Amino acid sequence: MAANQERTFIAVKPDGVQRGLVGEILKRFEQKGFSLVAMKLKQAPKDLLKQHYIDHKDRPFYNGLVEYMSSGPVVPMVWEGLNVVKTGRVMLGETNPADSKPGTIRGDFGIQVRRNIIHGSDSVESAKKEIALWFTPEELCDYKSCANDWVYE
Ligand code: DAT
Ligand code: MG
Repeated sequence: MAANQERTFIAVKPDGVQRGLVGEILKRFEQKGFSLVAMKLKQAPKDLLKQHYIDHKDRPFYNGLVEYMSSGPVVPMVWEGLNVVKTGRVMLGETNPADSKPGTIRGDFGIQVRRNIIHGSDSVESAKKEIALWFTPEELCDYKSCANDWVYE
C-alpha cells in the first residue's frame, strides 16, 4: 500500500449531526487534501457501538457512551491520505474539548467530553478494525482524486 493510501475511520457523533456540523467537518478534511473513500448517515445499533468501543468496556463511562452514540444518527466515513490517522487526530483535538486548542474540531465546537462531536481512529491498526466494522468492502470506493497530483509532490 502506498503511504498516501493510508486510511482512517472518522465519525460525526449524534451531537455533531444535530448541531449541523457535518458540512463543516467534511469541509476541513476535504480542504486539507484528504480523499473521501466512504460515507453514510446511520442510526447505529447498540451492538455495533458496544463493539466499536469494546476497549472501554470496563470504564465507568462505557454505558453512557453507548447511550449517547445511539441517541441519534451518526455519519461514519473513511478518509485516505498520507499520515491521515495521525493528522486526523490532530484535526480533531484532544478527547476533552476543554483541553483542545482553537482550530481543532473539538476545540472550536465542543465544551464537554461527553459531547465531543467526532470520533477518529487512534492508530492504523484500529482504523482497519473500525473500517471493517462500519463498512462492507463494496462501500469503500477505490479511485484516485484528480487533486492528488497537486496535494502531493
Ligand atoms: P477519543 O475519542 O479521543 O479516542 P477515548 O478513546 O479515550 O477518546 O474515549 C472514547 C470516548 O469516550 C471519547 O470520545 C469520549 C468518551 N470519554 C472518554 N473519556 C471519558 C470520560 N472521562 N468521561 C466520559 N466520557 C469519556
Ligand atoms: Mg479512542
